[in-house]
Amino acid sequence: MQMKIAISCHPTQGGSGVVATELAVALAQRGHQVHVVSYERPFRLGRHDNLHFHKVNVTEYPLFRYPPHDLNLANKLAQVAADVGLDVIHAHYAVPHAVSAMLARDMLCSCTTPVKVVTTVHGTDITLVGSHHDFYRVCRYAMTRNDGTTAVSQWLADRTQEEFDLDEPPAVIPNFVDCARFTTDERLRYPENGEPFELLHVSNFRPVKRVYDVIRVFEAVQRELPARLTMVGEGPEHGCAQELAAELGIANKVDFVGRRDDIERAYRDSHLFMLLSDYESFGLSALEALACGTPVLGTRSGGLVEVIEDGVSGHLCKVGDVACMAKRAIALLGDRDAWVNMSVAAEHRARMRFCKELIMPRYEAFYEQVAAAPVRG
Ligand code: GMT
Repeated sequence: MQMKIAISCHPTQGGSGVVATELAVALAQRGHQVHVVSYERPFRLGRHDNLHFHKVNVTEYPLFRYPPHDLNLANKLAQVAADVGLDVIHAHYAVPHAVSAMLARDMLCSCTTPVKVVTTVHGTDITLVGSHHDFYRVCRYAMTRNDGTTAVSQWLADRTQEEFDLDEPPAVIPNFVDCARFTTDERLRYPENGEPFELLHVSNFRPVKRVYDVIRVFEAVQRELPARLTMVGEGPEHGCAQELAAELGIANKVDFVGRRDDIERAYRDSHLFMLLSDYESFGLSALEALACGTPVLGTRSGGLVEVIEDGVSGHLCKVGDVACMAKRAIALLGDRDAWVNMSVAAEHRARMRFCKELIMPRYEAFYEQVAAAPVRG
């Protein structure tokens, strides 16, 4: 069934914005009419006849010390819904998108076929923002009064249910990867004749990412093997991570390259991807690395254990256990056969479980189920 779907998301370089944008493009390619609504065009949003972007204007007015973006968003969603007859508004990241979407739905409630609101929770919207007492009630309202909720991992579904005491947990629809873009084509081979091993980290450098552990693990690796580290992304702990690399005397082996649009190239050009976070609800960057045949060193925490099979497509250690991480990285990189096998298993894992063609039907089925359900009383 072809549907009319609005997608509302944070347009910046966060994982939730990437997932929402890729979903919008994929749905448009599958024949749905998709309307992306945000204050800025999301950076990965491509062009397609079925794909429309609606900019939310944030109203400046002398009385507004803090312009009410969330109301502007609700107003725009209601306008799009009325103009095109939306079936579903899909809000990514609970705060504020789910609440604005519900406001839009309720503004239009006199319609014979009301628009339904689906929320996808991504992680920090529940674990940090939504559970904070400044947002808790509004987030619980969104989780209990929308028309359907999905979570990007079982771990996050369980956390969401516990946190908000829901009658039933969100449906789990895992994140996905574009297996035509994130490929092993021209990927870096195992080093020969003393060539360096290339290690990689990609994130928004927030404290939850534990970027200092990334630097420390690399410091231990480069004592045993010729190696270089590339740090992709920007964020609050960027400067301190650079300082730590200098303090440890390895600044000349660590490249801080900021944002990269050709991120698939960065994954293919590395032998090991490191994501050593306190937790990840999913770890989209780890999945993208796997799809490019790059084994992942991660933490046994949150939803990463649902993405990486420990000892097969990557290695997992306890959060903060730098000694374990360094040991695993050195053992893997120092053994050609082990690395080649893990690289093959990494690509296999991504392709068999997480290609977008496998996940997209699950979103479509969820939309259809929600659209067909009676309006909540
Ligand atoms: O933490 C980030 O990198 C950004 C954040 C977001 O919502 O933009 O990422 C969360 O959502 C991603 C997409 O679903 C997940 O892959 C990340 O694991 C998750 N981050 C955390 O849970 C810390």
